[in-house]
Amino acid sequence: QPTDTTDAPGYPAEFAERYRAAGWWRGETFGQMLRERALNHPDRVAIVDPAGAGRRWTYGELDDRADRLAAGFLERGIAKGDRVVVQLPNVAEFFEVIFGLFRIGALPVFALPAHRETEIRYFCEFTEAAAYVIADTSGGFDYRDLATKVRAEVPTLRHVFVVGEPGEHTALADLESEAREPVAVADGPAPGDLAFLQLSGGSTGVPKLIPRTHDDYIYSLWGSNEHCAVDENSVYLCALPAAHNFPLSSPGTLGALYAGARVVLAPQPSPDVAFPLIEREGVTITGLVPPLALVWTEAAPNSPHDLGTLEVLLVGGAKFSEEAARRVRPALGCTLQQVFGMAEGLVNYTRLDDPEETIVTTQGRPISPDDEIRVVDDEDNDLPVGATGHLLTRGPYTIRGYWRAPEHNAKSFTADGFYRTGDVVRVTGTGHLVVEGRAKDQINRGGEKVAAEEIENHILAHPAVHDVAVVSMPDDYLGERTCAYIVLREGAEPVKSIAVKKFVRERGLAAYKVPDRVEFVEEFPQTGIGKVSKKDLRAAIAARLVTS
Ligand code: J2J
Repeated sequence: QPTDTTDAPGYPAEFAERYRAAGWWRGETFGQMLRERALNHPDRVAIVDPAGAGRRWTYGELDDRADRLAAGFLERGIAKGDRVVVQLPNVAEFFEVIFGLFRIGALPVFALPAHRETEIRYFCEFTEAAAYVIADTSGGFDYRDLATKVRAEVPTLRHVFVVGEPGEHTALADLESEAREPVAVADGPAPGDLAFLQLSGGSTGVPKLIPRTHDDYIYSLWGSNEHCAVDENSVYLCALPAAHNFPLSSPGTLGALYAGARVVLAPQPSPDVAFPLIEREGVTITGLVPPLALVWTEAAPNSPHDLGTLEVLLVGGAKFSEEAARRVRPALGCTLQQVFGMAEGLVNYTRLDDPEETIVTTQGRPISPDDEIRVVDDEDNDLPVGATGHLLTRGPYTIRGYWRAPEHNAKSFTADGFYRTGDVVRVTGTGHLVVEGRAKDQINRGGEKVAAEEIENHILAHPAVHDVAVVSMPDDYLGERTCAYIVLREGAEPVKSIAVKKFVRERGLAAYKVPDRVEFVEEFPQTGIGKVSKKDLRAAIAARLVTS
C-alpha cells in the first residue's frame, strides 16, 4: 500500500524498490516493532519517567498500554489516516499515545509544548485533526484552557484527551480503561504508509508539515543506532522536548526503543535536573542543542554527580562552534558527536572513531550510502568538492514533498526530487559536511527555528506598523536571536518595543517567536533590485551590538 500521493508525494517506485533491495527499508511498522520487542524482552525497562513518584514501564507494559489506547482510540471513532495533534511534555504517556496511534495508523502531529493558540489552531485546522492530546498543566501553563478555545474554533476536533486532571475534557486514563480487545498489528498500517506528521522549522508564513513513513523513519533510527553505537545496553536521556525530531530520532527515544534500550525522560534539560538522572540511571548517551551543551560543559567540572557512564554527547540543531566543541571531552569525559539533521530527512553524524579534529570542525557525514548530496550555486549548477554552496539532498529517509503543499513543494524540491535544505555547506575531502550558513529566511535561536515571514505577518497586523523585516542578530548564548526592524505608518503615534513584543505574545504564539529586539527605522536598505536587504539589516544590528 503506497503513501497517499494526494496528500504527500511518495517515493517513486524505482527508488522504493532500490531502498528495499538495499535493505534500508525493512518492511517494519512502529506497531510491529514494539510488539516484537515486548515479546522478546517483556520485563526489560523501556521508559523511566522520574516525574512525581517516578515510573518505570517495561517493554511489556508499554506495549500493553499502547494496545489498550489503540482500542480506545478506535472505540472513539479515531481511525487509520486520521490526524491527532499531540502536545505533551517529556512524560511516559507521550510514548503510549504515539504507539497507540501508530498501531491503528492514525497520524500523530507533533506539536511542541511551547506552541500556543495560534499554532495549535493552525495544526488542528490544517490537518483536520480528529483529536488533540495534552497534559493538564505543565511549566505553569494550563493546556486545558487552550484546548477549550481551539475546540470551539475547529469543527473537526471531536476529542481532547488529557494526561492528568481532564477538566471539561476526557482523561487519557479513561480512554485506556474502557478499551478491551487488543488491536492486531495486521489491521494497522503498512510499512510504506505515513506514520506521522512532523513540523518543519520552516521559513514560510505557516509551518509546513512533514510526512514520514514507517519504512523511511525506521531506517533513520537503526541507521543512527549503528553510527551512535546504540544497542540494548544503552541508556538514552531525553533532555530536549520529546516531540522534536532530534531527540525523537537521532537516535533519540525511538532509536533507543528500536534497539531495546532504556529511555530516561528529563523534565528539564538543566544540569541540576539532568546530572542526577545520569548518575542514577547510568545514562550512556544524550543529545543537546549548542547552548545547553555549553551550560553542561561549564557545570560538569563542579558537579557532585558522577557522569562517568556518559559515553556520547550528541550536539546539533544549530552550529556548534569549534571552540565550544573542544571543551566537551575534557569537561564531560565523553565523546562529542556532532549531528546535522533536519525533520525533512537527511541526518549527518561525525563518527565516533573520527579524528578529534574532524569531530570538532565538521557536522558529520550522512547516515546512508544512498543519501545523495549536491552542493550547488544559485542556478543549481554543481560545485566542485570543497566549494561552499546550497545543500540539496535526496535519499531513503528524506521526504519528496510536504503534506498538502503542492505549490510550496514545487519550490522546495527539484524536479528530480532533491530537497532544497536552505543550508549553505561545503564538503571536505573525507565527505564530511561543514555548515557555513543559511540561505533560508529563518532565525536559528539556539536550535529553535523561527520563520521570519511568520513573525513578520503577525507584526504587520499591528495598526501602527507600515512594514517589518525580521532578521537574526548574533548572540553569545543562543548563537542567534531575532530582531524585528519596523517602519511605522506615516503619522502613527510612536510605539514602544515592549508593546510590539506584547502584541506578538498576545496573538497566541510560542514565546520563542517573540522578537528579542525591536528597532524602528525610517526606511529599509534595499538590494540592487529593490527588495529589502536583510543582509544589510543583519550587518547593521550586529554593528550596533558591538558598539553598545
Ligand atoms: C548547523 N545547523 C544545523 C548543525 C541542524 C538531528 C539534529 C538536528 C535536527 C534539527 C534534527 C545543525 N549545525 N549541527 O531534525 O534529526 C539546522 C539546519 C537544518 C535545520 C533543521 C535531527 N543541525 N541545523 O535541527 O528540522 O539549518 O532539525 O536545516 O529542527 O537546523 O532543523 P530541524
